[in-house]
Amino acid sequence: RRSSTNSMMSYDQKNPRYVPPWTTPYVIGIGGPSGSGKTSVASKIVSMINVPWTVLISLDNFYKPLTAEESKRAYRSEYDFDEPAAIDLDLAYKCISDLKEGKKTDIPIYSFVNHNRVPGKTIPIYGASVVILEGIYGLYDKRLLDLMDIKIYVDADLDVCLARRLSRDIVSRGRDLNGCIDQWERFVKPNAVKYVKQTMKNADAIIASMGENTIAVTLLVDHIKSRLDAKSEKHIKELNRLCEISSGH
Ligand code: UZR
Ligand code: MG
Repeated sequence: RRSSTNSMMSYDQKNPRYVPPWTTPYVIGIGGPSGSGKTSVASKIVSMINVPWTVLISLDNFYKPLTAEESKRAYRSEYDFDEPAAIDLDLAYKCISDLKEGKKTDIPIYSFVNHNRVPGKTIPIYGASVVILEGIYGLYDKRLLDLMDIKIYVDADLDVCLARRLSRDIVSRGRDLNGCIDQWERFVKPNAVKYVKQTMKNADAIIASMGENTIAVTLLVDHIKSRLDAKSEKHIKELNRLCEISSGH
C-alpha cells in the first residue's frame, strides 16, 4: 500500500477512481536585481518550453497595500518599495502553494496610482502545468524556495541595471530622470547590494544578462524540458498503474 500524500496525485484508496489534481506544477523561480533582465529571461523560457498552461506570475502583483501615512510618503518618493518587507511574501506563498496543490488561486492586482490592491479584481488561476514566479525577491523567501523545482538568478552589473531601469521608467512609466536617479540611489541600489545580491546563493543557475544570452538560456531550457519529460513519464506510469488497480489486474 502506498500513501497518497507523497504521490503526485490524490487517490482515494476506498474509491479507486482517478481524481484531480492530476499532477503538480513544475515551479520555476527567477530572482535578481531590478533591470537585470528577469522578465526577458522569463518570457524566453515561456516561449521555448512551449507547454500549455504555463503561467508567469510577477511578485510586483504582491506589493503590500499602503496605509494613508505610507501612501503620503510614497507620493513624496520617501517610501521604500525595494526592501523585502514591501512585498506580501505570505500571500505569494499561499498562492504558489495553492497552485502546487492543484487548487485554484487568486493573484492580486496592484495599483501604483493608489498604492493599493485593485478592489474586487484578481487574476484567477485554475491550475497550471508550469508556474514561473519572477521578481527581485523571487529567490528570497525560504518557504517559496522550498516550493520551487528550479531557481534561476538573472545577473547584470548594477550600472547596466540602472541604464535599463532609466529607459524603462522614463519611457514606459512616465517618470522623470532626476526622480529615477534619486530613487535608484536611495532605495533600489542599497537594497540590491544588501538583500538581492545575497539571494544568488539560493540559485541553481545564474544567467548573465549583459548582452546576448541565448546559449545560456537554451542550456537551461534543455534541462527544464528534460525534467518536464521525466514528469510526464512518471505521470503516465502512475496512470497505467491506477488503471490496472481499478480493472482488478
Ligand atoms: P523589476 N516598480 C514600479 O516602479 N512600478 C511598478 O508598477 C512595478 C514595479 C518598481 C519597484 C521596484 N518599485 O523597484 C522594481 N517601485 O520596479 C521591481 N516603486 O521591478 O524587478 O521589474 O525592476
Ligand atoms: Mg520586471
